Amino acid sequence: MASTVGKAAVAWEAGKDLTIETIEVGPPKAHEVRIEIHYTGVCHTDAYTLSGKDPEGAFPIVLGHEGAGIVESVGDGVTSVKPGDYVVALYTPECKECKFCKSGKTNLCGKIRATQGRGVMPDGTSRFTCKGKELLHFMGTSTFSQYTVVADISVVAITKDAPMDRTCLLGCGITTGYGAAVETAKIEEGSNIAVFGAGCVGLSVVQGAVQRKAAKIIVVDLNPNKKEWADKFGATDFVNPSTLKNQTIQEKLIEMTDGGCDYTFDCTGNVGVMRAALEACHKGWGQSIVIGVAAAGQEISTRPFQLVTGRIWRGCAFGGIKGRTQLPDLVDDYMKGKLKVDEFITHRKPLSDIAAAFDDMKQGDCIRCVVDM
Ligand code: NAD
Ligand code: AHE
Ligand code: ZN
Repeated sequence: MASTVGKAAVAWEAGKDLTIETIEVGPPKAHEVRIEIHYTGVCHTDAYTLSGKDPEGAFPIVLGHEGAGIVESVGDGVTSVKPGDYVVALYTPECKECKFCKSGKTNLCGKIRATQGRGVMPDGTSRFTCKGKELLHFMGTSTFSQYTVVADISVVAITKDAPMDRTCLLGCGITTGYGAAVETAKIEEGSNIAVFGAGCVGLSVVQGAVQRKAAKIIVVDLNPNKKEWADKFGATDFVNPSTLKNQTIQEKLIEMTDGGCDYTFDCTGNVGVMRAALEACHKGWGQSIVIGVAAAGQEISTRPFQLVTGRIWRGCAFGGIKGRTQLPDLVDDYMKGKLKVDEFITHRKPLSDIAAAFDDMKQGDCIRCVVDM
């Protein structure tokens, strides 16, 4: 098999806009898959790594991790997908054989995490070249490229009936929030919950909480325009912490829920918010789930008494969802009208305008921008 050539948005250095380049994408080696990416979402984690604040961020790199496309070719030994399959790339792979996958306790797969974090394929090399320079891979997916190569454990085939400009969003934001609610927290009927941050992730938590028949679903956001979004997804209450007088947000939530929430979710990446979310939990059993990604050097703190008195502080990646096992069912739920996806798309851009998609994302009115590759 030969290299192929396509356009990609390349991040040459931290803090600089992506530029559109023609790149060469090498053929897939054993247990690798080359995908023609049709659509990709843009996630805050892409912006975080581009900013230079990600300790694992290295450049030059092809970012992007929320992509859907069609398998173009496969390397030796690939049996799980074939050319022509419609797929979603998985930044949380699932090998089904490592200690993590077999534990039944986590969706984090250990098989390729080390090389993924270094921006290379499992054999330690890159498949991307531009102007004679090697480019790094990102999160094992690099979906900001018309062609990408991923490990066969980092991709899942889904029904061809599902539109790829929607299913791409199941590659991160929606699955992350929804999974955090239904798979990680396993919210029970009648629970009181609070969601800090009403972006794609937070609204997806709300969607999961509605499905689980939570009683109070309180959205907390500094942006007053997010009340409308919270309502649209089925939240029961909205609190803007900046409007509170002589009361912290945790005090307000404890007051609203007769002693504290059963589950809270940080969907902001702000470590002060993470503390408030933990402290808004009910004594004895309340659980706070950290989803937001905080920048390098940031740390969380609280009085240990908060944990001694039974509150639980935990977190999850990709919502705790096992991509190869569970994502096809989420796509089916979307097709049956049981899972909202279209509602998250507020902006669309062609690949040539992807830098503007990063600007859009920073505006309060953008939930998700889908890029047409
Ligand atoms: P977003 O920016 O669209 O939404 C964040 C929301 O938080 C915004 O509405 C903003 O107004 C609100 N906010 C900011 N500061 C606040 C504060 N102090 N109090 C209350 N609200 C505040 O982001 P998103 O795409 O929904 O992603 C949310 C976070 O989740 C990001 O940090 C992202 O990197 C992370 N993330 C994590 C995973 C994972 O697997 N753990 C996956 C996807 C995204
Ligand atoms: N590289 C960062 C960590 C970033 C991070 O936590 N990523 C999440 C997914 S965010 C998707 O938008 C994740 O999957 N974490 C688990 C993992 O294994 O990376 C840092 O701070 O070092
Ligand atoms: Zn993401």
